[in-house]
Amino acid sequence: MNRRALIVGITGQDGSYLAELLLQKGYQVHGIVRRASTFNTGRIDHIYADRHEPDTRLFLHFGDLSDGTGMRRIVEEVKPNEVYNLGAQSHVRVSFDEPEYTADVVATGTLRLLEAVRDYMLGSKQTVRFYQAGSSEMFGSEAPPQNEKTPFHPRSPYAASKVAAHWFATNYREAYGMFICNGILFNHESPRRGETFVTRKITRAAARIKLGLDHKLHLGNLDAKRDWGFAGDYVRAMWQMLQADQPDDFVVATGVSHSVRQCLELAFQEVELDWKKYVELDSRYLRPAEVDHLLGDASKAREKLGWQPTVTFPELVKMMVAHDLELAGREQTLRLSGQLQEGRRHAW
Ligand code: NAP
Ligand code: F7E
Repeated sequence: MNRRALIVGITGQDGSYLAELLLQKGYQVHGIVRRASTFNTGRIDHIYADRHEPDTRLFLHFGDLSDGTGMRRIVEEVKPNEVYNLGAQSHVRVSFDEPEYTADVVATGTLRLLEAVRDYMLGSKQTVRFYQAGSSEMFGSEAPPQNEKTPFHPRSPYAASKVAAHWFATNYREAYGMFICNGILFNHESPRRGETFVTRKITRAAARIKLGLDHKLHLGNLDAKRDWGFAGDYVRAMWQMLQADQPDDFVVATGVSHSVRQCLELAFQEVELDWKKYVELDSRYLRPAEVDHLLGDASKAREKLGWQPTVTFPELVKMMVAHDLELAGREQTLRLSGQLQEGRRHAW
């Protein structure tokens, strides 16, 4: 097998798990990395090898969804069989602060990438399969359980932009006969989850408070409910969608939801602390419009793709707390030896 995949958003949580999966399956993997003033490849450093080394199958390219010309050049150069569009300003709360940027990257950025792939297909007569990273946030205020037939009612600039991207992708499938799948993925987490999403914010704080590195955790709405699964399971669904005979749209979810409060209980139980002593509410973390309850019905993915989640929410929290305890332990050692100064991070 000599298949080439292009992952936009390879440095993110999902991009890193997907790159691992595709490398295991024998793909040559190309990823798009944003230029930053600091290294932003921490999640993929363990699978990266210098391109001068023999047998390297992972290649990185500088690019950005806001730069259509660059996207086009990368697609032409890589000649991918599969493109996974995971790139996004993916934080819902931040999308209220940066709505234009979010729409440009998430909605128009998807359009730019679709155009680049369409033109490459026209010129080369090659087929490219395209995965679009849709989100349960698109359902917004629609009552649970949500499935592929549930209407969209987005509640944030992020969600509205994902709806636009979803319809751009659907339109390109219908208009140009392209093989495009919209995954509608419910929340999925892991030890690699960004530290400003609520599960990771909680598991990280529980570990740091346990080791005396922090004393308080400030949060917003504790009543929101989400259907949280494990990212490693969800990237498998992305790949399975692109291996099907026909392009289609799929909800990917566990079918079980928990509240933020329940997440707190599970995480702090792991470190044998009472969360109520440490958590304080901060209205800065509330959203101008909230999504109260997301709970997915993934029957279609189960029946048509044979996809199933393998990790329960309590197992996921346990995995994340264990990882964050290890990180906090390392930080504590460095601080005690004077090699690391005390510092705080800006977080949402
Ligand atoms: P993530 O950790 O935030 O990763 C997002 C990726 O997009 C990162 O590689 C990021 O680069 C990149 N990116 C950001 N702005 C970009 C731009 N202007 N041009 C190109 N790339 C850009 O998100 P994730 O959790 O892995 O999620 C992957 C995708 O699935 C996203 O589209 C997200 O919206 C969607 N999604 C996520 C979930 C979930 O629960 N995780 C659920 C449904 C849908 P940097 O590393 O440089 O920031
Ligand atoms: O919030 C509440 C918050 O930021 C979950 C993204 O991957 O999944 C993610 O979006 C809930 C919300 O994820 C804090 O109000 C309370 O109700 O972890 P989150 P999200 O907004 O569901 C979807 C599927 C995506 O597509 C997105 O890309 O937790 N919450 N207090 C808080 N949330 C945060 N971040 N921080 C708090 O302090």
